[in-house]
Amino acid sequence: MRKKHILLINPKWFESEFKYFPIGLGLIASILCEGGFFVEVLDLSGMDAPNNSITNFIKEKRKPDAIGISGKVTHFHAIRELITGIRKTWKTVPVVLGGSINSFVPDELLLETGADVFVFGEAEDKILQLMQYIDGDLTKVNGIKFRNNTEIVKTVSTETPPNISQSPICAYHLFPMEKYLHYYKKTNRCFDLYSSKGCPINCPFCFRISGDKVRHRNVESVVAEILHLKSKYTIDSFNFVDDSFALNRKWVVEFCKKVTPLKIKWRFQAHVMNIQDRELLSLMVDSGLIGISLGLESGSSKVQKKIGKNINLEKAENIILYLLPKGIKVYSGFIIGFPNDSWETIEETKEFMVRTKFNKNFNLSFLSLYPGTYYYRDAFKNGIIKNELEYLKNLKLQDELYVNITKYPNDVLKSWKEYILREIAEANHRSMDEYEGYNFKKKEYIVA
Ligand code: B12
Ligand code: SF4
Repeated sequence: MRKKHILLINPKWFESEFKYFPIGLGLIASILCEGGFFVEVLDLSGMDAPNNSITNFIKEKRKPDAIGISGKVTHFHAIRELITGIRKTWKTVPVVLGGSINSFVPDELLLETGADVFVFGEAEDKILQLMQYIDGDLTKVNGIKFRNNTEIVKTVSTETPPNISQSPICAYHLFPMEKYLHYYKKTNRCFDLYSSKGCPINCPFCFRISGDKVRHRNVESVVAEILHLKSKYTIDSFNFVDDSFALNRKWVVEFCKKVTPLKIKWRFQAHVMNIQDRELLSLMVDSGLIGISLGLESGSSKVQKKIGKNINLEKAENIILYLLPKGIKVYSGFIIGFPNDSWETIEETKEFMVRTKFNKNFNLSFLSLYPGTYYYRDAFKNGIIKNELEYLKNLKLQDELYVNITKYPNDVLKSWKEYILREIAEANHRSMDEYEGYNFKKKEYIVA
């Protein structure tokens, strides 16, 4: 029997000298391959090819049975352009849209993308069934919406998140792997990985695509993936993009024991209150840990209280100052524009950043409001977001000030950003030029 042919596409979504491996798409590709499908991948971001060049890429190709596209909420235009291009060659091929772009957005926006099927949240447990029914009765597939002429039909929601403990390793052989490599100290080849999903905290600005239940892959499968990347692509440095890596002590201890003999370097993202255990940190350092990325958001305890992220700034400062002399790089994102931000909270944040020796290892962005978050809903209620479709279509990256929920005008928020950057530059004897628009141009690798 002929294998069903699926083409997976990652749109080009921003200009950056760095390319990021699309983990979600790599996983979907792997599940489909294992499920007996013939899978091809076109990563336009990885190849740095514009979305409207899709017609050139596909004109010589055999028409697939379905196309899968991945996107975040900021990718509306990229996806619409991509699908318009696809339709010039293949008018009727079913297009499936997956990723965080679909969640909590109005049906009109989904229809305007031009896609036919929309998969909500995680797709490990849906993708095989969906592609089996792609040209049949889609009501049989839970957790999706699909286009029925000019309307959208929603199927039954999936109650339990997928069990990821046995998830396969990504189908790396289908991707242009050399494009995604980042370098640590020019010699170590770095790559992204995930080991868990979900986060139990519910910050008012964060959209948790994987929900609040934390699930781990088993240590063996993560180590197997590391070994695969190491032997096939000589990758020796790994960056975990999990929402909060260090939540499960037992898991981390087992992981450290298994990777110590591999002589790899690794980093992770975590909530700062989950990295307070110094004994565990020592074990991590001995097993190759070189960096930790924290979402500290603000150095003001008033703001911390308001956002309910449960960060104790004193403990955060102590642990950062404990890690730095051990050679562990600490990264963090800081945000300007929380509802109770003021000159006073900005000053506190700047002071905190100076005391904890932030230099170029931080992102300083403006608060963004994404669908599915408390602040987004609140901005509607208060009339700050008036036209949802317009708002979503024109969403900007966090470097730009797009929406403001403080009581101060935009100019003041922009001046706060400049003030912090200037003070950090001065504290580190650097020129301001080194900081301008640096979020995605850093020489050294860092995740959001
Ligand atoms: C690593 C990461 C990045 C990396 C990029 C990685 C990449 N190649 O995509 C970088 C640092 C570049 C990045 C940038 C941004 N990011 Co980001 N990022 C993440 C992070 C931490 C992990 C993503 C990941 O790899 N997860 C693991 C994989 C397995 O999951 P996944 O990608 O979600 O894939 C699953 C599903 O989405 C779905 N799926 C995905 N693709 C497809 C395709 C098909 C066809 C189907 C059916 C299903 C499907 O199935 C997969 C398996 O379950 C998430 C937080 C999180 N926990 O998800 C935020 C997150 C995705 N990012 C987010 C945001 C907002 C951004 C930025 C817009 C921030 C900014 N700077 O302004 C930018 C986007 C840049 C742009 N130009 O638009 C938001 C998305 C919000 C939303 N509603 O879309 C998240 C959820 C963070 C948050 N909580 O707010 N990000
Ligand atoms: S910002 Fe971090 S801690 Fe807060 S809900 Fe999102 S992933 Fe969890």
